[in-house]
Formats: sequence, structure tokens, C-alpha cells
Amino acid sequence: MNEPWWKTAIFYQIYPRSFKDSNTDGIGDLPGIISKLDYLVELGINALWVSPFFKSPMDDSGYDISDYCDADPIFGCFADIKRLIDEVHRRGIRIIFDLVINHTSDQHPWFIEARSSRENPKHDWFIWKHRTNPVSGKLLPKPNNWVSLFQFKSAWWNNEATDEWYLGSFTSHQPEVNWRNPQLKEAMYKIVRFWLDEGVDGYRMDVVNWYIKDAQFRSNPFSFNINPDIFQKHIYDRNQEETHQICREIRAIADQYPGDRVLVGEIFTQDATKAAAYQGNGTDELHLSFNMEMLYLKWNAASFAKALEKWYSVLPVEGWPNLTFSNHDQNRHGSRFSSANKGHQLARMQITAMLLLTARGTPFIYYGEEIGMTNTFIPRKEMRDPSGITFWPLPFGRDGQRTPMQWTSGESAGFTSRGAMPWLPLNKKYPHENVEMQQKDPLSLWIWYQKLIFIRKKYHVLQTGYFQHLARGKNSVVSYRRSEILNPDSSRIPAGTIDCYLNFAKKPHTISLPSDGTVILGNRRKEKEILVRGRIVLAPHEALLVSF
Ligand code: TEU
Ligand code: CA
Repeated sequence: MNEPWWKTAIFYQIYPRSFKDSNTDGIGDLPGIISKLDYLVELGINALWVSPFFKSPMDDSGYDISDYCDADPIFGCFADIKRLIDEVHRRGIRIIFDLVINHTSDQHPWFIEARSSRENPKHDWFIWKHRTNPVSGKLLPKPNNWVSLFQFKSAWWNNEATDEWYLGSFTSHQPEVNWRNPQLKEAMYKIVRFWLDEGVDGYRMDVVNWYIKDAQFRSNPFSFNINPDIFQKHIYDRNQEETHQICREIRAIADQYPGDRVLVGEIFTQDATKAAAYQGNGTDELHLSFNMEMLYLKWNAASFAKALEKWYSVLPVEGWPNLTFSNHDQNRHGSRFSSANKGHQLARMQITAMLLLTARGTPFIYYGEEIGMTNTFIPRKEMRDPSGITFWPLPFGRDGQRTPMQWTSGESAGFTSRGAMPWLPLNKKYPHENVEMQQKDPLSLWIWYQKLIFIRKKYHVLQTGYFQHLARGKNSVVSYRRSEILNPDSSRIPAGTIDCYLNFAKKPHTISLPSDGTVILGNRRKEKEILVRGRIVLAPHEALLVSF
């Protein structure tokens, strides 16, 4: 089989501030990540996406970069980055970095230069509008109604030195670059090449669909949707056609390198069709694109099935799906799918893990989901995320899903050393929800993830086999078949086929097994148990994987 590695890989997202602190300042860092690579090997992970660790004033926890080619001192130094790449590769793991090129930090030298005068050669590298009428000197109205996502006011910010506004759609500290300027483009492409030259296996690309803005800067029409649209239909500040050209150009750069470098786009929209569009014809734009719809699902079998079906149907024929339920921006699915009943809580996490790791598409695990981490309540005075502070007391802050990894039941959950203060409060549940305890408990979620990961690696059909829906959420059951043959006939199931049955409800449900099978993994049945064809009663919240 000659599949590129990223089709069969199991990704794990690390948020560097929160993974492991190595030097007692309470902030996770690169040496900390390196010290936990063997942990990831044990779990079975073979690809990493590391959120930004580059030089940054941290106005958006590192998604505001002031030097793309070096580490921020709080995370380590350049040599640590090189060591991370080497250590990861030595273990047969791939690694992708976060490419944040829709905007820079306002402390980036490019912006400092650009804002100094209208004549500066880099002035046009950012997006500007006149602030006052050149004749009367009177203040002009804001150019349009575009809003900054994390400050919830106009996205146009004052620059005294040039008497202009610049555009910053996240915070005022994240000026948007002008992708229509050829020199800016070249400078960004140099950065793209920089880490590829250093051996990185690809990029997760931040807010790809925001790169290009409407040339006429028209105002967006009104929308009723607050999150993520903040009351606007983003037809002029997002998803502009020219963005696809940039994707093609970056793809062409990646393709010049050996070893199947991968581009994974964050397409910030809940519209799967748009997410798929950034894979172009399946060979000319991004290799993978996140479908954010999966991060907003409620605990409902029909909506899971519908979202999956939609995702598979909108991708280009040569495109490839990826699946994820949590990231650093959205509430952890341990909380989104929470249940008051503790038994159900574990089962729900088992069900989503089984779906993530047995459906078709490259899985992305967010650090801590393997132990069922949930969101942490963050009091106002301990908030770090600008959006949390802006919208408080509305619950739009993102700190709650970024709290330190829970390694042990000891002091500071083993995240930092004795006496050090973690940068965000620890989740109070850590004394009984942590890696150390769960690794010893054969019935824990950690062991469940580990088993699923090894199962996915063992059975090739789970990686690249066809996907056929059986029950699309009817009676709260999602079930599907993975097979090397397209839509096999239920009366003649080819050997090597695997079925997955997931009961989302707290009541049992009877299904019909097409043929005698063997339990590969189940949360209500023993492994290797033989199941006879015909009626089978799925227990409440049962997750069952059967091979034929
Ligand atoms: O995210 C895009 C983004 O703005 C949303 O995911 C947002 O965080 C969400 O609506 C909140 O509910 C990317 C990064 O992933 C995010 O961390 C950055 O803050 C943002 O871009 C700016 O770089
Ligand atoms: Ca540290």
C-alpha cells in the first residue's frame, strides 16, 4: 500500500503552554514536550500538531507571532525546536507546526515598520484605510461593519503615525497582512520553506479562509448566529475566491519537498462544503481541512451520522477526510457531551473515541481527551484568553479547555514542579482523573484509547477501507461498516470487514448482525467473544467493534 503517511496517521494536538513544564515557571515548554514523547509512543500516537511556540507578546497565547523563525524564550530556544524535530523523528513520529499567516503580532518588525509611515516599503504589507478626510481633516466613519472576534468591536484600529486604520479581525494586536502584496506573499512563503527545510512534516494552517478580504471592503449582512458568526454573514471578510490561489501556491511549495509534507487547514466555518472546497480538486490545494461542524455537535446520534455523511459527500473524489471532536478553541467534548451519570460519561467518551478511531478519516486527538479531561471553570481574575475577558460573564472564553495536562494525582498534577504555580488553574478532578491512575486501570478511558489506536493501526481496513453507513442515528444508533469492497452485500460479508455499532441512548436496542463475527473491542462485551449472526441486543451506551 502506497498511501501517504498522513492518511493512516493518528494525530495528537499539543498545546505547548499546558503539556509539560520543565523549568518550574508553571508554563509548559519544548523540553517538557520532549520529555513526554515516550508517553505518546506508548499511547500509539504517530503524528503531532504543536500549537504555536514562536516569539510572541502572547496577546493571543502565541497566535500573535513576532518572529516566525524562532521559539519564544518561555518555550525554549531554537536548538530546542531542532531537538524536538529530531527526537520526534527518531521515534518514528511525524510533526507539523502551526502556520499563522493571516495576521502577525503588532510587535512583528514588519508591522512596526509598516505603521511608521505611509511611504515605508512595508506599509502595503498590511491593510489600511484613511481615518480622516484628507481635505477637511474630519474623522471618517469606520470603513465597514467588520468586527474583531475577540474584542467584539470594530476590526479597524487607529494608527496615529499614518492617520489610518488597520484591520485586525481578532484583536488589535493581530494586524491582518495584505495577501495581495507580492513582497508580503514572498516573505510568507519564505517562512513556509524555512521549517520545511528544517525537516518539519507539514503545517496546520490557521484560519485559511480569512486570508483574502473583499477588494471593495463591503459590509457584511446581518446574521442571527452569535457563535462563531458574531451576528454577521461573513461573505466579504472570509472565503474569498482568491484565497484558493494562495492555497495552490503553498501546496506547490510543499510538493517540492520529499516525504509527503502535509497541509491541514483550519477552515473557520461550520459549513462542511466550504471546508472541503479548500482541498481544491483533491490534489492541488490543502491535503486536509478541519470540518468545524464536528466541534459543535450535540449528544445526538442522528446529528453525528448526518455530519459524517455530509462530510464524506462534499469532499472531492481525491480528497481525504479528517475527524476531530476537540481543540484549543472549543469546549472539550468531555464537557460538550457530558452526562450527570458518571457511568454514562465514560461510555460517551468511549463511543466518541471509537467513532473517531474507526470511521474513515485521519483522527486528531486533543491532548487530555485520552483521559476524558473536561473544561475547567476559570474565575474572571485568572482568565488569560482575550475573548474570555471581553465576553465575560458569557462563556466564550477558551482558557477552560487549555488547562494543564493531568499527569499524576500528585502536586500540580505532575505538570510542573513542586511549589510552582501553573499558568492556568488545574482542573479540580485531577486527583482521580490523570494519566498515572488510568494507565493502571484496565477499564479506563486511557486504555480504551490505547487499544483503539493499536486496533486502527493493525487493521488496514479501518485506515483506508470504504465506509458504509448502516444505521444513520435511527433509534439512537450510529453504525457503519468498513470494508475493502465498496458497499458489500449484507448476505455475503467479505472476510476482513469490520462493523461498528454505537448506541447513544440509555436504553437497549436490538440490531441484526449480518454474519458470525468476533468482538474486536467493546465496552459491554469481552474481546474475542464470538457473536452469532442475527439479533443482538446493544446495551445502553454500548460501543462495539466486530470483525467478520
Ligand atoms: O482560530 C480561529 C478562531 O477564531 C476560532 O476558532 C475561535 O477561537 C472560536 O470561535 C472561539 O469560540 C484560530 C486559532 O485556532 C485560535 O486559537 C486563534 O486565536 C485565532 O485563529 C487567531 O489566530
Ligand atoms: Ca516552563
